[in-house]
Amino acid sequence: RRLCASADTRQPLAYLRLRRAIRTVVEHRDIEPGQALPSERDLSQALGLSRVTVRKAIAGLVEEGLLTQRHGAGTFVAERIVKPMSRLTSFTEDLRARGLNPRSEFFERGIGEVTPEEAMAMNLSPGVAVVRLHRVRYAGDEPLAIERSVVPASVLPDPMLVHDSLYEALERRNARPRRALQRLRAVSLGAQHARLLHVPAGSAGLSIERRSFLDDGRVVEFTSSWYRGDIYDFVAELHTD
Ligand code: 16G
Repeated sequence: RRLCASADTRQPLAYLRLRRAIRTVVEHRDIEPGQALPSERDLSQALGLSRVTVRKAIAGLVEEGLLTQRHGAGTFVAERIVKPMSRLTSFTEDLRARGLNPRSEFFERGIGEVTPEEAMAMNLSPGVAVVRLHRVRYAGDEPLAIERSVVPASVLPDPMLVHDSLYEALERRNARPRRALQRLRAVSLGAQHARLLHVPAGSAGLSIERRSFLDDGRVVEFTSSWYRGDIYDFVAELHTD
């Protein structure tokens, strides 16, 4: 019903409108992860759109990772979280886009002196002040990742400015990162990390390091993350040149 209400078929680029409408339906959890979407034929009949338009809208969302297709079985709302690597987004934004409820539990949210290793990685002078966040990231009650972030205090003077989302706090200070370098490595999760992530010790994980920069080249964050390998897919679009 929500699809019919929001997919105004007289608009040009109907496939873009339908794509947005399906995204809204998923965000509102009208169709839950793992559940099937109506068939292409039913959608095109109910909405008065051509099959080509419906197919194009769905293909875009499959590429984004919001939907998955199983041959012969149809189209489903994705259960794994598929994260495109080409866009610099935050945990909070990624989860909200999937209709999930992002949440953090902090172990540490304080200010201290930069360590020599951090100073090197972040191009900071020895001894300057940095904000440190150490937290478990959840979707509702489900832990998905552990993150340790270091942010120069010159960018974020008070750790309590971060309520839940680091990027929202940076945005409020006009210091939203514009570019990042990210490194992924496969790991087997040690006992402590595994316990926090509610998976058996030794489960597969992704260790990810992100260094993000402002337009002027200053480093805004140095974050080490451990993401659950049983839930996350990271995808990148590749081009020849
Ligand atoms: C993501 C980033 C992390 C960043 C965080 C901000 C990866 C692998 N890591 O988890 O570097 O600090 O988002 O999210 O994507 P927040 O604004 O919700 O705190």
